[in-house]
Amino acid sequence: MTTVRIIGAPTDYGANRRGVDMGPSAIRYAGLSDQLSRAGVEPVDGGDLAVPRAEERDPDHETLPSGTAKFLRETAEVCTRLGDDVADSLAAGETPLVLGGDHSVAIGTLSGAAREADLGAIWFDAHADLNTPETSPSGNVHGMPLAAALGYGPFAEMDWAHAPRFRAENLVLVGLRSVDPAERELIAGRGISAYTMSDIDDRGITTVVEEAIETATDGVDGLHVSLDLDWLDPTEAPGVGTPVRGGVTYREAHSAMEQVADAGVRSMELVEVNPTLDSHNETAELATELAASAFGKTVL
Ligand code: 6HN
Ligand code: MN
Ligand code: MN
Ligand code: MN
Repeated sequence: MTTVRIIGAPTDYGANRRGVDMGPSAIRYAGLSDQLSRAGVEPVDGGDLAVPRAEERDPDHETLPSGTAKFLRETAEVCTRLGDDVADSLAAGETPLVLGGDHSVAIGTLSGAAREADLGAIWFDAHADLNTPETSPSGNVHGMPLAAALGYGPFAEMDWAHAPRFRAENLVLVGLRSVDPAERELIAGRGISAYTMSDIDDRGITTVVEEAIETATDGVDGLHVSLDLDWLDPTEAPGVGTPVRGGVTYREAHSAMEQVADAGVRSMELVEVNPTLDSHNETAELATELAASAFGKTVL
């Protein structure tokens, strides 16, 4: 039986709103372990990483050649430990499931997951998360994890941020509807595969995800699934800090996760659940249900 190791990463350094640090707690409370058991995997809860409170830190101390990346030193510190935990879990033959926290935790997950194996990734998100400190409109690192993992801009000088065996060719963005100008340039310039909501409207979720899996897994050892809950429409997932209207439906999301289950998930993360913005923990519940689908839960 597959062992899924739950690793909580309760950060909010990367987002501009407090509350996303309560994500791991809310997702557990919503019944994650039970859902995973029903999916036929064995959940092991490794607890939460220790994350110092943002109030005790200065957001702007990080000196960069140019641009802003708030709480970058704290993010580096947490992501370094997270990367080690993810790598250890994989080395033990487990499947790590990281609970955010804001999406900056993906810098740690990717660096750990792409240490001993060539990694492909599907990024289910309204956003492209490809900003660098120079191009970011907000200075929030949750909009930068992919640029960090791929070593773009000033991240080229930061070894902690790199995912060593992860290439742009094996990255696929699915569900885009809020992309900044510099991100658009990177997607075109670096040959990153990307599907917008219009692509899903035109071609259907099944075809899009089928193609995404093919591209992400081409020539690699394993697939990472990054699920930002703002991928879904805010009517389904209100508890997120950067909602964008026009996202995928409940059923489309499950269908996509069922497809990745068939492809096989090597590592996964559930990020951006913000219980202070949620309605009766429904976004956290949704996260647990989607994780179960991604790990193979079926009806019959
Ligand atoms: N997320 N593109 C915007 C920024 O500030 O860079 C929004 C990023 C949102 C990131 O939801 O993980
Ligand atoms: Mn994101
Ligand atoms: Mn997002
Ligand atoms: Mn380097």
